Amino acid sequence: MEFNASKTIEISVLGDERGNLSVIENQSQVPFEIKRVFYIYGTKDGVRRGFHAHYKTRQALVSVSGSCKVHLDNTVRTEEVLLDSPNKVLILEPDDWHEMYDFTEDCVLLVLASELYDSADYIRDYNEFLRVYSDNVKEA
Ligand code: T46
Repeated sequence: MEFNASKTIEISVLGDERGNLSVIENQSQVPFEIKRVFYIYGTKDGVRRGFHAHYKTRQALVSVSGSCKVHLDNTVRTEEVLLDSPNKVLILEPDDWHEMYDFTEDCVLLVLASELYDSADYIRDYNEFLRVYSDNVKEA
């Protein structure tokens, strides 16, 4: 497992003559305890969703079918990540403002979260996001 600049992790493909299998376990392939799993699918053409950061929740995103793109912004750096493989996992920290877009029709975006659902953990106002994470500093 390797963390790179965009915090994507390549997980192993346990393939054999029957096909492929990939595994994500607590605090192993992802660096947190998984408390919640949800998935986004059937996203309509042209839709962009997300538009928030979190106070506490860490997440891991993997497109297990199809592909989508993720716009990331941690107040000092923005990045676009293409999720186009079932063994490419994107780790989102609480301070990663994220927007998901360009979903293919067959995209199933699996999300593993470190916290149970709590609407109060969402920062949906961009100016509030900038204020909360104003101490973030540029990496050298
Ligand atoms: C995120 C991105 C990647 C629940 O009731 N429980 C849940 O666990 C979740 C995730 C959502 N909901 C409800 C809240 C809304 O009424 O489902 C509805 C749609 O959720 P939302 O508009 O937040 O969906 P996205 O795609 O904007 O964001 C979701 C996650 O909410 C969020 O944590 O980081 O996917």
